[in-house]
Amino acid sequence: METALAAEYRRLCESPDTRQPLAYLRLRRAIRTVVEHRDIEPGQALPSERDLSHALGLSRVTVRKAIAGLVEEGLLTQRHGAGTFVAERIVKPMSRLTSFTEDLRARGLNPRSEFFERGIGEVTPEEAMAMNLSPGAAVVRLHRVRYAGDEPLAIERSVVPASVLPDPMAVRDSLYEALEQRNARPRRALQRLRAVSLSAQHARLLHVPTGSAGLSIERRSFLDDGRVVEFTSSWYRGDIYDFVAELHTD
Ligand code: 16G
Repeated sequence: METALAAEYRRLCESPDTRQPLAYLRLRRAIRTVVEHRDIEPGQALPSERDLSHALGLSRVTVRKAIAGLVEEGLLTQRHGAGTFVAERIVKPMSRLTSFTEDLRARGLNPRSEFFERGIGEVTPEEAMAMNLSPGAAVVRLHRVRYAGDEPLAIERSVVPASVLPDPMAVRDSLYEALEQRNARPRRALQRLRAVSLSAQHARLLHVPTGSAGLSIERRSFLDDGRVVEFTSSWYRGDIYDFVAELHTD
């Protein structure tokens, strides 16, 4: 039995914090915490459903429900007959509007960025069309390589209206954190994905051979009132990321 997991689960049960009254949500939170703390590493197996239910005094249904949610989120993967593992590739659920920083932290990784550009400029005609801005409007521009520790994972170019975020230096590690501080975290986004072969320049920044598979992603995010808050072009490494969407018939 994974003792760190059992200890974390018990801690949550005993904590006066009653925000998580349901056992399956508590277990989900405990699993997330041990993965974040790397008590169970990517690629390692979780204890079996039977062992977990026995050790924690929970029903198999509860354990299954907790795990199913984390499989859907991409934190865990299940291999038929082999069990449940902490995902090795970074699985990015496409149904939730999360940031790079949040995605990595949720996997116990250390997100950081190297900035090539972090300043104010004038919107280009193409950006003005995409963002519904008037010609000449001021925008914040960010050009970053995004890392997990020392490993480069993605390149991103973001444009944000200066009316929403006047100071580019307010973006330290996370754009979404800076937006959140200004009460301007995006609520909805449109995203387009395209398979690409990484150019020599992008491949060099991402430490992969020229022509490696990549995903070119464009995201336009909106505030509740419909204003566009970001227009970001990203190039993600195809050898590390899985983009996963849940589909319904209706
Ligand atoms: C993600 C988003 C990007 C957003 C960034 C904010 C995709 C494909 N792109 O990388 O649009 O600007 O997160 O991350 O998911 P940050 O808050 O860590 O700067």
